[in-house]
Amino acid sequence: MPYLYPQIHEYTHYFLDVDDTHKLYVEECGNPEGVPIVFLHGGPGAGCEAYHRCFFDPEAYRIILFDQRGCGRSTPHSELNNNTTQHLVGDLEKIRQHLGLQQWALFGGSWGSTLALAYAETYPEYVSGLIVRGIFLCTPKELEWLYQDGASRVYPDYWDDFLEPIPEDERDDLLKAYYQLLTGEDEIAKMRSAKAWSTWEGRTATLLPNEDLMAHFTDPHTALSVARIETHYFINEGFLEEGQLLKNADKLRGIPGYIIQGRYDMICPMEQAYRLHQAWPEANFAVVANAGHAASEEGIISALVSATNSLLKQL
Ligand code: STX
Repeated sequence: MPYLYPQIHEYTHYFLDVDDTHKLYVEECGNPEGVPIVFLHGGPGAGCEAYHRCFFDPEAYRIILFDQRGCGRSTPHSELNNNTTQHLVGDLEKIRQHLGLQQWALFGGSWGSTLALAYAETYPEYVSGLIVRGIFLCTPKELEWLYQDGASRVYPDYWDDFLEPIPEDERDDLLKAYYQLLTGEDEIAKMRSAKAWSTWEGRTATLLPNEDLMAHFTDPHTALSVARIETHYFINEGFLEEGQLLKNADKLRGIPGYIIQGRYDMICPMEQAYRLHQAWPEANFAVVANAGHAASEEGIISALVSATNSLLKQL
């Protein structure tokens, strides 16, 4: 059973000016002469973590990680201006061109899968391979499930804590109510709601409770960017047309692909992964029988590392 590769350090990192407002933190790890692969983190707004480097054989891959607009080490922190899916797809192109690559592989889970699909369907010619996990298509149905009525029934106790910052008469549209607090003037209410938002997401991410994950996501820096950037994207339905990512899945046809999904994913229920595989039947589809959503769960790690190793043989 494959495990994560050992922890490594980046061999270079830098900041890329992508417009007048935003600077992105980019790092490269592994083998500078290796097969290029870019890691797309979740949220949006969650940023990269050290273990994200470890899904890839460092002797074989040139591993590119970056913090998307407004999060992690990118600046300005939590900035919502000029921050849309189209901007992030454009940033990937800026990074690819900066690196002088003809093609690269994409690896993304959750929101990272959304972004990977949006990029690959726009620029399939630049994509040598695609590994996506915990499939999130950012549709109104998925957002309703996670933030209004759905996962609430699996976790009624955690749900009460999620409701807590929102006045009772605003609970018919929680996404909007959270967005207002997170973009309002009251700094205390902003941080309190950011923590409640990311606590809900962290608690629902794993099959079994995970203290390390909770500590990371409720840290004020991460909580604020996750909550502000997610609500901004989600009130805009990911800046996508409804059904766009499935409708354009024919663009993925020639790309070596891997879809990995935890059976008990409560953040991104398996339905979307199943639909994606129907629309892109050439992709390998692995359902992990004993996992939820997070990339850090044992069975998911194993499936992801198998996928990065298999992809090497296909390229
Ligand atoms: N957010 C989807 C997403 O990308 C709705 C995501 N969900 N949980 C996570 O990411 C963490 C496991 C990183 C908290």
